[in-house]
Amino acid sequence: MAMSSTKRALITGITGQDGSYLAEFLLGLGYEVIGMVRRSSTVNFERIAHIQDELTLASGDLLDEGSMIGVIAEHRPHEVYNLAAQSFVQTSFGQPVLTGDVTALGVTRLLEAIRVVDPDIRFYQASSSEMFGKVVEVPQTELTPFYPRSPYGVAKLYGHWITVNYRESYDLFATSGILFNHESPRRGLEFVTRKVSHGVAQIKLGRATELRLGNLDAQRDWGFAGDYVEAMWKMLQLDEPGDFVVSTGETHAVRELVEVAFSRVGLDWEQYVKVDEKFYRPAEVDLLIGNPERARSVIGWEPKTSFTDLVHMMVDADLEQLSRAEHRSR
Ligand code: NAP
Ligand code: F7E
Repeated sequence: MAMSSTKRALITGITGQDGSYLAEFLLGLGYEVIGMVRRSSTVNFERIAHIQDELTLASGDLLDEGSMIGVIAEHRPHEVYNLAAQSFVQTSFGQPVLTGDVTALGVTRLLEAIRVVDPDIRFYQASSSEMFGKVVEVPQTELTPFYPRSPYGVAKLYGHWITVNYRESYDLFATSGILFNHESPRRGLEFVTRKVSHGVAQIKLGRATELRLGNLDAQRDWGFAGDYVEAMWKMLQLDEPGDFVVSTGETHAVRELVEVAFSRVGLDWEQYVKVDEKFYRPAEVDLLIGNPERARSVIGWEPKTSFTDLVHMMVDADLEQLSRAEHRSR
């Protein structure tokens, strides 16, 4: 394959929320973007449909190291962003072994593929605030000790440490972005923010009468995914790899999220929200709040979207999407 001087990035997890925003962002910078996609019985390219013509899609799976060696050897990216994972905490309790295989060991397989094919590649690992779990310090920084509370959190911790280990053992440019929760209208429907924004829109349009949720007391540091992908790219443009917390520095309870979302459409949440223990977790992460100071000072990154604007954006998008679908079906 003939190589041009254009910068090339490989994104695993391109069909996911962050993959789609990162691909848009890198295309905007003039990158050639290769997206690794796994085989499925139906096509699930909704999030990248609008940019699909500008992308190169390559078949591979984090469970299959050979497939990633093949993708990297064929496309020779300068940067690899590992966004693929089994990313839903609740599912990780029911499928702990799969979660470990994909979300933990998958990172080693990808790092090995890079080490074997081209150790000059710059690598980004999508680490998570879930690694802080039952927090031992408030707010959390790059130096806060970890205490994961789910198989997902444990798997991400492995992914984080193997990234650090490949940096130290083989001198790879391997960076770990410790991102706190980030959301958008493209968030999966199972995550609480989107479940709420979609539920509110359905209730407003008369298609549902209640919204069943779990723990309303949990607190999270929620930002906008569109802002956060820029931090990923900035980390890979530094002279040295490292670890960076990316967060807003604010925390809000699920109850507040619900209040803001329902009031956006003029409804009182207490009349519609029912607590259902089915959505409780065997071990909960009660409070997350990150200190983004190092990201601000070292990579020059700051969040641009407030919590209220984020929730409004998501409710408005779901209302619009559901109303459009209603019109089409008439
Ligand atoms: P997401 O929407 O769940 O996307 C996950 C992606 O991983 C999808 O493209 C999925 O492909 C792909 N994938 C799953 N298993 C795979 C496998 N075996 N091989 C190859 N690809 C596979 O997740 P997200 O919210 O965009 O998050 C991106 C990354 O950041 C994840 O690693 C997540 O754990 C991490 N993270 C997320 C947050 C957050 O708040 N969003 C915070 C911290 C860290 P399919 O479409 O085929 O399922
Ligand atoms: O839960 C509570 C739930 O599933 C947030 C992933 O992107 O961020 C995400 O993980 C909180 C929890 O996200 C419901 O108990 C209440 O305390 O939206 P979530 P998460 O578990 O924080 C991290 C940083 C990641 O890395 C992950 O990949 O909300 N909650 N009621 C509920 N959660 C859900 N899903 N559904 C409920 O009905």
